[in-house]
Amino acid sequence: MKGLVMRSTGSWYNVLTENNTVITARMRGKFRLEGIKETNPVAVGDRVVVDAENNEATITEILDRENYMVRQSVKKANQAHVIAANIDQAMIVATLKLPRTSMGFIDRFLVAAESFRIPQVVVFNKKDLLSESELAEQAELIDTYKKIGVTCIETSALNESQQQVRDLLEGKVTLLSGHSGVGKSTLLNKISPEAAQKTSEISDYSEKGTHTTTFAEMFRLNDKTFIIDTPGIKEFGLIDMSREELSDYFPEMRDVRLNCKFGARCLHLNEPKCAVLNAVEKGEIAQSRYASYYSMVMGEDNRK
Ligand SMILES: Nc1nc2c(ncn2[C@@H]2O[C@H](COP(=O)(O)OP(=O)(O)O)[C@@H](O)[C@H]2O)c(=O)[nH]1
Ligand SMILES: [Mg+2]
Ligand SMILES: [Zn+2]
Repeated sequence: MKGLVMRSTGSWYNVLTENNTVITARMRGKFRLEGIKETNPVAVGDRVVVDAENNEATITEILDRENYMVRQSVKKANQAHVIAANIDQAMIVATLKLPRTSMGFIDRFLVAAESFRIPQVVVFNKKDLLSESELAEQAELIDTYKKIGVTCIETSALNESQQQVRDLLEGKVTLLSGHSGVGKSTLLNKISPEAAQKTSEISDYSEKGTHTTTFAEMFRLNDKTFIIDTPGIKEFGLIDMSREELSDYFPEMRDVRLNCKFGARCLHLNEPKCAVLNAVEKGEIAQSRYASYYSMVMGEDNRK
């Protein structure tokens, strides 16, 4: 029987089966997926085959993944912890105020998703708190992100119905992220009070620090629509990414960099005849995006 992994604790899994029931399963034997050094063999979002003949269900096979997102393993520096697999889009909720989400944080999330070829959505929440000039700042940011293919929504979770978000989620598996306090639960509550209730129980639990390894968890909004909540997971990993490779995952740099004098060796820091630096100077690449690139390539915030 086939199933979808909704929750994982590392030793047992909740699997949504074809019969539309959620069962608890364990793993039999050892699994190794090709090409990834990972600490957990089965992740939320994995499609698996379960053997549920007896009372004790077991996962006997993991089907090929379309994609996945990882973070650095807490225990082993060179290993990846797979946060979730088979993700249709990655959504980050951000706020310019109370709390302010840094552009660096948003950009690291976007780069991580881009590196795994996962489409990205930024929801700018708490619009109601912004002054005229802050609204203008936000509009400019949205313009920057839209130009590089990121879907943007500007909203107030308190005051608006969230039809736009609902439409974006429909029929997809969405990984949801964002700092604590930006309004994820409020937003989700407008869309599915039941799912919001469940996610808040989990994040309250993890924020108390009662368990240090945080796992993602998947919630079903309807038969085809799922949200993966990632409480406590702040850093999405850029595992095994070289400094030269980083600008590949900034869509506005990807084509421009082909014209750098030093070609693929250019890090776009201070090299002569660097096409990326030239584009920043001409305003074709946003300053804020270049600043994020710079701090990532210098490794300034890898350990945050
Ligand atoms: N002014 C304003 N407050 C909001 C908005 N969305 C959420 N909040 C408030 O921000 C706080 C944190 O929201 P919550 O949904 O718990 O954030 P989470 O930690 O991301 O789940 C709560 O007090 C919410 O009422 C919004 O659009 N505008
Ligand atoms: Mg919450
Ligand atoms: Zn360059």
